[in-house]
Amino acid sequence: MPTPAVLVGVDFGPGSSFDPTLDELALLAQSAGDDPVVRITAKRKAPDAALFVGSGKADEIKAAVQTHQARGVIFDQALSPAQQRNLEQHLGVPVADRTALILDIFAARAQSHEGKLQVELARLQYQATRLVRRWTHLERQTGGIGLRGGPGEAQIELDRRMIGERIKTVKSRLEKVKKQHQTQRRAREKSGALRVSLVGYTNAGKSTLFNALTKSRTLAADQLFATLDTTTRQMWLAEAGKSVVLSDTVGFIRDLPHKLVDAFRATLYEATEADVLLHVVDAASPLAGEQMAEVERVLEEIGAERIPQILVFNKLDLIEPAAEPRVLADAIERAPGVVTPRVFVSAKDGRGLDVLRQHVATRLDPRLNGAALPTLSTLPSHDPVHGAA
Ligand SMILES: Nc1nc2c(ncn2[C@@H]2O[C@H](COP(=O)(O)OP(=O)(O)OP(=O)(O)O)[C@@H](O)[C@H]2O)c(=O)[nH]1
Ligand SMILES: [Mg+2]
Repeated sequence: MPTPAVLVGVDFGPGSSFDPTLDELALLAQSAGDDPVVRITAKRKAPDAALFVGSGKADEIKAAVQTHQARGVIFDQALSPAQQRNLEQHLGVPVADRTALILDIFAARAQSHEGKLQVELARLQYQATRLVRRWTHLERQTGGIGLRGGPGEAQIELDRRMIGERIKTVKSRLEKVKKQHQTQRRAREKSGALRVSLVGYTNAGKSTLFNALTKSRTLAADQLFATLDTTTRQMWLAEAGKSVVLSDTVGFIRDLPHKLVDAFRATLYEATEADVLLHVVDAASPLAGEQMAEVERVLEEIGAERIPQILVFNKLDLIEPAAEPRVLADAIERAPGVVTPRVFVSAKDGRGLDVLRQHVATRLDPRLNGAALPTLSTLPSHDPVHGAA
């Protein structure tokens, strides 16, 4: 049974990441097994230090919790440990923020040994800062504020030490796994195979495209973060008369917790070592532009911003005929002087995939023949954005 939950998003004005629809948060909540029953938005100049929202809004949320018999409240932004604790006291139900939700989904989805270790590390680091909450609960049990050195404090010290030790263990295990993978990678590098990596916002259709291009059956699902572990397969490029190695990776999302990016650095290594990135975009999404920008930000964070890209505008079949692009392959200027080829495809019905393959072959052609790739700025520039972008 999914847990009924109230969703809350606060608009802090220009520059803050506020989604008035809360659709993405709802999808995240569903992916985590919650049932979003009400959505509440608020507008404020700055977060309230104690409650994040104003006390009037907090009361409105409380009323909604009672009316809908919700068992939790989820905020679309990151809460401080104190705000989370105060809100839980005020609302009388558990409170989670976007970060906790993403960590929970990752924890539920992780499959490989490495993926599990990475998520555990990120969660432990998140918990380590939240321990104060536990302390106040214990404090209350043992007689209230002012009682120092009681069992509450001893317990917290113990928990903190245990978490610290666990973090150390997990880190050293991760090191070991990483070394093994390095050896495997070196073997692959020696084989000289060219590498192509799929990157993009979560739910853009990377796995569907991966399956279509390699004729395999990786899980593709209408959920956020369906894929957590990097999957790698050979892709035959008839156009080049050669195989390349194609990898499907974890999706990105707005406000991806930094600790998670850190923890997943090894998984994302595949992307940072690729010869070409296929940046998959859900062309039918009204937020396609923001999502692309977010992907660029994460690519920069992992040091992959200089790898040549091909933009793959996917879900062509969902674009209204009236809004359909005039040409299905062109180039756009992603950043000043950085011109990137773009191809419209439908991973679902296969439209445009031949053109995409051709582009990959062309992009890799100098490498296939042992020469260096041209710089991005030497590519021809066409009319920039049109259609769904
Ligand atoms: N209509 C349509 N749906 C598509 C297309 N490509 C993917 N989808 C659907 O979009 C949803 C997400 O697809 P996935 O391939 O799992 O997306 P992903 O990018 O791998 O997502 P994560 O692994 O969660 O980051 C699924 O329900 C797919 O069936 C397409 O070309 N057209
Ligand atoms: Mg996927």
